[in-house]
Amino acid sequence: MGHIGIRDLEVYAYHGVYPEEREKGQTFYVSADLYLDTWKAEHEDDLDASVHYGLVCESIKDYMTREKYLLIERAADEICENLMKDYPKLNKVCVKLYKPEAPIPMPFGTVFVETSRSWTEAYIAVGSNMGDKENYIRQAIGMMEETRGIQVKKVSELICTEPYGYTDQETFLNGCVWIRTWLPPEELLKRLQEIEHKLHRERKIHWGPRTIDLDIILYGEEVIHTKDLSVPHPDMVNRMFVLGPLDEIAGWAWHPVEHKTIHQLKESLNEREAEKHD
Ligand code: GSY
Repeated sequence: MGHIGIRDLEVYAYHGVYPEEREKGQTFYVSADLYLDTWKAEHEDDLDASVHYGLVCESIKDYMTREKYLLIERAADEICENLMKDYPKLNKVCVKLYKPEAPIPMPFGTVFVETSRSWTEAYIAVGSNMGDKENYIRQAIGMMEETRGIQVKKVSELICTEPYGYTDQETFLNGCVWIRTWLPPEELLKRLQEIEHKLHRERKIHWGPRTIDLDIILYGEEVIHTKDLSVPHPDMVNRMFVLGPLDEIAGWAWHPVEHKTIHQLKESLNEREAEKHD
């Protein structure tokens, strides 16, 4: 991964807690580190393979001046998140925002905040077994696409599957979605639960019928065990309705606990299921 650095870009803006800061404004300085794959730009001398740092500076000025924020934390966050959205070639962005004229009643050099964002590849299993199943799933994917911090990269075929676990219910429609996200796992979970909620998901019977189900299957190669979240999904290795669609879009993805690819996990589940029927 290569890196483009911008140092001390001067921007006049109106962020601050005090009314006079918001009326008169002051000078801020922005430094940004933009991480991307620069191999092609280095070898082909082609600007289209990189990001145009002049345009990035214009964009930073725009993000800094289109709103007034109370806090420099918020303004720096806005720069980071908008750069990630508007420049898809960037894998990671680190921003430092300096406020040398901050209202501090004693001599000082400057104050600054630093923040960063980077994309993580993640995989979401989608399922529905109520009403217009395909419509619920397509709506959920559309809502993921609209969510700040989530980009949908690929969607598998949707397949009809027999209910697993609690079997006395409608057949399911299942698929998998490959996303990239800069949301931390707990925040990603919250956004997915909000989408489920908007699509009238009710948690009545455990493993029971649902309009939409969105499960985080893998989040990078992280292993997470919190009160609300276990990733990789603990039962994914037993669910063909997860491994099948996931193998279609990301067979090479790595399971950090089983130390196998998704394709290998699917093959071994196939073998176990074949043995059961022998
Ligand atoms: O989170 C899984 C929901 N679910 C499913 C499912 O999505 N598909 C199939 N075939 N059976 C299921 N049982 C449950 S619970």
